[in-house]
Amino acid sequence: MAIERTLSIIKPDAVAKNVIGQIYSRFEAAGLKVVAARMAHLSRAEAEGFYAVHKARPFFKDLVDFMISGPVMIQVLEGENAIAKNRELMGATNPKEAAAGTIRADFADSIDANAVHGSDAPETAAVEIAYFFRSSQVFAR
Ligand code: RTP
Ligand code: MG
Repeated sequence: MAIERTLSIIKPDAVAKNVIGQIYSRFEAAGLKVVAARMAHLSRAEAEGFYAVHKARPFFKDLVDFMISGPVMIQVLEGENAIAKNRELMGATNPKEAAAGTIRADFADSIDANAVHGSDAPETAAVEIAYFFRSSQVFAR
């Protein structure tokens, strides 16, 4: 299986709950390495640009309002099958539908405040990583 990189965001709700470390532990236990990381409080323009694919959706304003409601932790994860593996660790978008033991089942409160973001395909992973990190800020490990 290919070594991939994926963009992960610990959203404002999970940062506020002080569970960054618990979420990082899950990445590490699954064999994913943090190869870049920074904390940021996104501007409205940054959040709108990041979620531009959803801009016509009815939930877009709520999504952006939520993403700028507090600081987030942004990281690049690297490992075998990293994109799908991270999505598996995250669980379903709606925490009520997320499998037991997933990050969203354990830490998320609602479909809006759902703890984490993860890229959904190789093409989006590449775009999302470049959105937040220069190549010199991502470290081969
Ligand atoms: P994410 O992009 O944040 O990793 O989440 P995802 O792939 O699981 O879900 P996506 O379809 O990309 O939606 C992005 C975020 O928009 C919010 N959402 N709300 N009310 C709704 O029907 C609805 N659908 C999506 C969620 O917060 C989701 O994480
Ligand atoms: Mg998505």
